[in-house]
Amino acid sequence: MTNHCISHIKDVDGICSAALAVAANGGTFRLTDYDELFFELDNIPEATESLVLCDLGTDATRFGEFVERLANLQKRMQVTYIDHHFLTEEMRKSLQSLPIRLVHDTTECASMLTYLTFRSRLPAGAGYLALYGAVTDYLDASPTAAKMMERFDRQFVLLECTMLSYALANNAGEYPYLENVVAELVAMKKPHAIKMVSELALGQLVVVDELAGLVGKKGVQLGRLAYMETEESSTGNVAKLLLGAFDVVVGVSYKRKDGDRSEMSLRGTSECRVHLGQAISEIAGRYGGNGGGHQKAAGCSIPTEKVLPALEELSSRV
Ligand SMILES: [Mn+2]
Repeated sequence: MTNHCISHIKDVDGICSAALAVAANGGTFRLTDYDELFFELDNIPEATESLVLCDLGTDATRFGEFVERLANLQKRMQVTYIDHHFLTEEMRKSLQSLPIRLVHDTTECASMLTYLTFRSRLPAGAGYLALYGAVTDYLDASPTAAKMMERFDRQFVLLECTMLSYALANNAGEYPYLENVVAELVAMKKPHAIKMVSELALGQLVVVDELAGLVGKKGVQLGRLAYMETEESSTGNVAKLLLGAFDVVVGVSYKRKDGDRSEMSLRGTSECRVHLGQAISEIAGRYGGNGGGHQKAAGCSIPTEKVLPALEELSSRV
């Protein structure tokens, strides 16, 4: 069976999901973001007989097109779709109506779901990858992850996955490096033993420490929300730092990308009154963008000129 995996490029959970899928099934993989997801689905290697799609969802505006693509793909290959992003009941039903293997659970991270799906074919040590994703996606309190963690040295897991997360943030998504990281994780190497991970992680600690001082000066408060434009690759870190600097319930950072689009990261506290992933998916969709995510952590890509109108709208809801 010729396998191909498409997984989320953005974080430890996506990277570890890809590594788990390849460790279990072999074959090729591509890492991508929401913007390029359809491109990747349209450019799967010709010989592929089995596709595993991990940690990537679409917002409501593009969902129909997404389902259509999966429906066409399953005529040529087996399709396994593993994800934990929010789905409405209607969206879930339309995915369930396809002859694909759907593994969807919002209470676990994608790495844990990928681990559980392919468990019987995975080597010893694969559990680490599931836990790396769980910790960095804030889903290590789930019953499965919590139980699993009891059999690991918790601090070892926390240190390894935090190093990996910081290294990825510092690396700014440089593709050949990420490909190498996945290949090393497939071989069950620990992050500390992967080339440049410790150096990049230490560098990122310095960056985040400096950023903490900067966000208070550069950030702007908009009601219960604070935002800031940044050049940093780690937009999630900036969003999180804004929460503390302004004592608000939602922090948003955005970064201009090529063309006229911006990439936005959102982080919320438990006092935020909306599901950030659902809210930004809906708002960004109306402004010609797309995105989604979780209750307290979400992201989107949106035309740069629509950033402020979208933030004003979000601010009135949170
Ligand atoms: Mn995830």
